[in-house]
Amino acid sequence: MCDSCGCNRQLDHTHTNNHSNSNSIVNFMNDDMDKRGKDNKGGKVSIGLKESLFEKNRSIGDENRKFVEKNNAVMLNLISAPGSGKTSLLEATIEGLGSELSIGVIEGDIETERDAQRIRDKGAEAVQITTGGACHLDAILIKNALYALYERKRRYDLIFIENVGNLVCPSSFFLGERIRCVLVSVPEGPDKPAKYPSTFKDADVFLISKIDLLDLFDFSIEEVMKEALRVNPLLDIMPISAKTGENMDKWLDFLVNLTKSH
Ligand SMILES: Nc1nc2c(ncn2[C@@H]2O[C@H](COP(=O)(O)OP(=O)(O)OP(=O)(O)O)[C@@H](O)[C@H]2O)c(=O)[nH]1
Ligand SMILES: [Mg+2]
Repeated sequence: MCDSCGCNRQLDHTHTNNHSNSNSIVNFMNDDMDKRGKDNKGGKVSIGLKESLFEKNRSIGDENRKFVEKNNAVMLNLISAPGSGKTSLLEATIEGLGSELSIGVIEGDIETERDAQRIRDKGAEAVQITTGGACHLDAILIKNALYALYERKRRYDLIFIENVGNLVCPSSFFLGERIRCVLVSVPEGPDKPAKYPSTFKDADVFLISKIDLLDLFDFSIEEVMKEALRVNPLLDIMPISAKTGENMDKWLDFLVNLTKSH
């Protein structure tokens, strides 16, 4: 329910492509509204609903994380504005690691199965979630997508969630990931960490994408790194190009090491 992240659009869980969900956050939210939406004099009470929504999302996110860990996989959540290069990064990652690691992808988009198809074309398993309008994924959608992914194949080393293209709302929802990655591409400009600090505060990795375009844009890697580290000094920062492959080895090494450290 995007009332919680401010954009006032409703998640429609019936669009989840694994067709298995009726017990959604939206339903939890509606239950809460039924039980708590009015005080005992019939007046409206809204305090606490938002906290309740996030608590429930957090608890299902914790279940997702345990489920993935129990299955010896590592799950990463990719967050960025539309078009920053998330799917291209995943395509290049599958090309680089697909022969040695088992990779599954959960794709989040408002509409279309296109990104999941791009992943399948590279030879990895993919489940597409279409939110039907909502601007982020939540933990119950991921829970259902994980079941669908594991129905197709029993073992994964890496599971990527490509969140809905949006640099704001997805950061409020823990999905069960071990690693959260935020991407900013060179054409977007270096001011994004300063303008969207909460997204960077909660991230583990900052990928500066499309660095093959550096000559064409007024973008300083040093400046964006400084801005990002000011918001979150613990960020692991990797400038990369999925198109030319520049620095992709650092990203791929990082992923391989993750699979060895759990
Ligand atoms: N020059 C250049 N273009 C890139 C790179 N990575 C992606 N692109 C281009 O950027 C556009 C968007 O890439 P996608 O990978 O679809 O971006 P996305 O973040 O998955 O987009 P959404 O799923 O819509 O949010 C495409 O035209 C890609 O070819 C890169 O490293 N360099
Ligand atoms: Mg994409």
